[in-house]
Amino acid sequence: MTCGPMSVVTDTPVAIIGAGPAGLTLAHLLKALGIDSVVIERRDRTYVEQRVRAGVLEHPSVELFRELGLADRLDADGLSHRGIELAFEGRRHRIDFLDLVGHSITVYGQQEIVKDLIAARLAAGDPIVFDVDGVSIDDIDTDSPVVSYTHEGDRHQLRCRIVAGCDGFHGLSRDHIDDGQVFNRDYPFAWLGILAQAAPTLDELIYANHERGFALYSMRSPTITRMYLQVPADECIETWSDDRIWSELELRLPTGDGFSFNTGPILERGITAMRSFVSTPMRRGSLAIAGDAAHIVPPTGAKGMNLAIADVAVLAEIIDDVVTRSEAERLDDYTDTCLRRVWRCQHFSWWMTSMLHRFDDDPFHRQLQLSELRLVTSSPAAAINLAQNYVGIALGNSFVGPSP
Ligand code: FAS
Ligand code: PHB
Repeated sequence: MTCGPMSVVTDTPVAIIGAGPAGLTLAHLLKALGIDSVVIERRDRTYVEQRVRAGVLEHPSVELFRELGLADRLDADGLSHRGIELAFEGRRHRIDFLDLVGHSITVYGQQEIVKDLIAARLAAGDPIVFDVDGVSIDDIDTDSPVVSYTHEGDRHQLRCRIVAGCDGFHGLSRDHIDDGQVFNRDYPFAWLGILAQAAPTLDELIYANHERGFALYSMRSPTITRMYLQVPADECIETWSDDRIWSELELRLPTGDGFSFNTGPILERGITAMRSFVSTPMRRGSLAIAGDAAHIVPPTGAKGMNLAIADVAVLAEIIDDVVTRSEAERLDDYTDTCLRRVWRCQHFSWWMTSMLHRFDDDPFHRQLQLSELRLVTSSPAAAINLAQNYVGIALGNSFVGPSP
């Protein structure tokens, strides 16, 4: 560890790298356990709070934020959806989660969650250091790892017991766990997503399988719609004019079955790559990684943000045992406990992606997809399977928790 002349040294039980859903939720969970932490983030607050990403919160995620007392705006502005629709062959089919499994989901933008978590943390006087640079992690194979960073020209060191790498897919933490195994699958397509100033015409999402490719009808509020189109993996957003986007949505969404949607100014647009990725182990020494730093799911199952939250729910309990009760061996449980849910969500996201996207021109493949869709929309058992996975399996449930 090199202490430069201008190094400012801070002792904290936990150094958290990244102020996304994983890092911020972990900070609040630790606070509730009476454990202090410092969160460092390389972007500025405005950027982090306006970044458009996920939009669906599972039931367990909403419950967790309620337990932490962080759900006032979520409960006030979030859109509670009791189900979704699957559309194929021009027809719409509802999957009623509340009837099937007794829970609903909540549509609430990821950036709204991030805003709420940042505001609550800063209001409590707890630290988030934005705009950091030159982050490095040292001594993770000891009980006193160090995270160094530069902020406003000064070099800082966080001397801690645990480093939580919540720095996303492109972060540096995962590279410190170099004796692992990587599982990766890239899909031959991507999602073109838009945010539009257009009032939603439905209070549920529509997932549409169409021979021209997948489409998703989602929303953010009573005035904002969020929609996605499957496009080739190497597609350029510039080739998509507003008119082309609206006419393609019109073709793929089930507008022939009593559904129509409003158009309006497109506020934000982007193309998101589709991949399934898992990096194991999720811990080395006193460094544990969580969320997109450890795994990526295609967004078709709406699991990305929820899996990040589930990881840190496990990690917070383990850190409590390590820091409060000096049970360092608990860190050995982290990876296996998380991976059960990670693979459940990987499977569900891959399954939804496989059932709903156009992979090729193979008519046999298409008939298999249609058969799967007919089963899911007519067999209660198959619908319950989808509903259970979509609304989210309770944190700690034996399906995805420690083996019974
Ligand atoms: P995040 O990436 O959210 O946060 C990591 C944070 O770490 C970032 O703020 C980053 O700036 C910071 N960081 C990185 N390196 C750092 C360093 N060296 N030092 C300090 N800070 C550092 N999921 C869905 O379910 N639906 C969607 O529609 C959807 N859309 C998505 C669109 C995009 C473009 C992306 C990338 C993801 C999308 N996801 C979606 C998945 C998304 O929701 C992620 O799963 C979720 O953001 C994961 O949260 P975190 O693990 O906290 O990582
Ligand atoms: C979204 O609203 O952004 C959204 C919803 C469901 C998904 C993916 C994205 O599966």
